[in-house]
Amino acid sequence: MTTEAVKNALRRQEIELPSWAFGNSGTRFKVFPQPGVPRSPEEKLADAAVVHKLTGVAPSVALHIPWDKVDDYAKLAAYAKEQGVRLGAINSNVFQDNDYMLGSVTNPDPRVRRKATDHLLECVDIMDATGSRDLKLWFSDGTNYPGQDDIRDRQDRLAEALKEVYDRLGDDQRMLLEYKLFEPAFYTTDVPDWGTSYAHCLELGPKATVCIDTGHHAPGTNIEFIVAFLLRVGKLGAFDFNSRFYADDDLMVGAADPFQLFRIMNEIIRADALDPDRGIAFMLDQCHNIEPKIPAIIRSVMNVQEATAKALLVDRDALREAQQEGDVLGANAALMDAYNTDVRPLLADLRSEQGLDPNPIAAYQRSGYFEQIAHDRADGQQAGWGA
Ligand code: LRH
Ligand code: MN
Ligand code: MN
Repeated sequence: MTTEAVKNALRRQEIELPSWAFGNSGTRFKVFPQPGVPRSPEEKLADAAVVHKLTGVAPSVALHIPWDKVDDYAKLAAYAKEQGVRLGAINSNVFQDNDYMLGSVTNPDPRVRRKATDHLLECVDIMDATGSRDLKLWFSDGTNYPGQDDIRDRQDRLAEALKEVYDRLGDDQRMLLEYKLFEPAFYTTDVPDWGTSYAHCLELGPKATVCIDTGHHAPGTNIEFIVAFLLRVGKLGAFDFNSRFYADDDLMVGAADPFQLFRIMNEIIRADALDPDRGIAFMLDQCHNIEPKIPAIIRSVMNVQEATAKALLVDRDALREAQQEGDVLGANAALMDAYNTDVRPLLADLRSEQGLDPNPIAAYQRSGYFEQIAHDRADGQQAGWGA
């Protein structure tokens, strides 16, 4: 691919920001408060708009309900537009209520299942108001002890709830089913892996696809294999990008293992699936507990861009030729040459061509935005996690 073609692909790239990454959030053990964090969904959108203004590739913001609960979602969508961003995926939350101790949609108690499913349906109402395409579902449901509940009945209950929500989706709406190996359930999780998510999505129909959260696997899992497999069968809907060293660490994407991020993006480019028209949502799902949040999100966006640029630079003809000839070292070299290219000058050029500062983090630091929000938001409660 020529440099111009690489730049053109990068110009069209879109990365979605999670509203909750702007608020005080972090580990189970301590959330360190930071000055200037948003006190409302509107302030989260304002912060996200700053990230988009500086990077040019983050035009949408995912909401989490009820963390981002407002009375008028159409008004919130209009506010986002004024700020220069749009509302993206609606994330449901059936994991923070006392009623969900034994599960939400898989709970043995039909009253709790009804409550959980009603929340998911309410999220679709919100999508109608915001114009969001995607409903993202993650269930903390599972069990801690062998025998605690019937594993197979829980799958039946899950399928029933998913079907009810699926049937409520409009023509242009989709369901993204996220999986996670464990936590908070420690013995069985009801959607523990991509295979379970894929099987439910297949049963539901074309509007249901899998969301891969990069932090939700066993150590050493080959995530790019999952990406390749799901792309081949048209069932990859989205990513929740983040980094992990141990479990669901929610650190900045590309921080722990930039090579893995490159390998994932390489499968995306191999399938020609980067363009927003291809329908894959590239979202971040991160918490910034000890680092300043807005610069951490800018850094994350830049890390995804860098991995993407490297993947675009892979000499596909040379790679394919080496693969066909069984040239193991040649094929590996074709990938590694691209990975080892310093793409930062190319991205800096691209930003300059787009009228952006070539260094978005330096531009943020010069902007005075942090000093402004630290001053303006000095009093008042943060919105979101733990609020
Ligand atoms: C669960 C998860 C899921 C939630 C988010 C806050 O670990 O990845 O996507 O919605 O964290
Ligand atoms: Mn996630
Ligand atoms: Mn997670």
